[in-house]
Amino acid sequence: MNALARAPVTAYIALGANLGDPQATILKVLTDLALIDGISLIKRSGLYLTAPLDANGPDYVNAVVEIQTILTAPALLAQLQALEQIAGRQRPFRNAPRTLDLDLLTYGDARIQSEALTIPHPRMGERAFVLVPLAEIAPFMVSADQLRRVSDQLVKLVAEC
Ligand code: PH2
Ligand code: MG
Ligand code: MG
Repeated sequence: MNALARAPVTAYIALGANLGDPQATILKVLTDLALIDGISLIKRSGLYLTAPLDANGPDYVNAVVEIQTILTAPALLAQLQALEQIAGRQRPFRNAPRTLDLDLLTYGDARIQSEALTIPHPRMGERAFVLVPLAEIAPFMVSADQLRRVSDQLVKLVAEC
């Protein structure tokens, strides 16, 4: 399968971690992402401490990045999953605490529904831990109404970008 898209595409990725040293993991993966062939890091949000949503365990550190990429969406997903593996990600059950979660939120204006990938991410609009950092770096992607609907979810900026 061809791993290269024709022209650079802007994509947004949500980062999350709540096991190990989440802040160190997120900072390291920001560096690692930028080193991948075919990915340029354009913007990164600050780091947010967030209460687990529909999940148990320690608080999360969450962030969102904007990239430009010439990789296709499946090739980009494969790179994100490889970074999760390197960070020691295990999947004992749904929404289990994790050392690293990298979710592709959007890929250009593509709509993708495959077994491996649903783009845009189906739950991004319900999650303050995605919408607040996304609004920080790409305010046009998030409406005031969306932010109002998730305003009861606790998110706290802990490190500016
Ligand atoms: N990820 C989940 C489920 N719940 N809660 C927070 N605060 N942050 C996350 O990244 C998160 C979550 C599933 O991926
Ligand atoms: Mg996730
Ligand atoms: Mg995920």
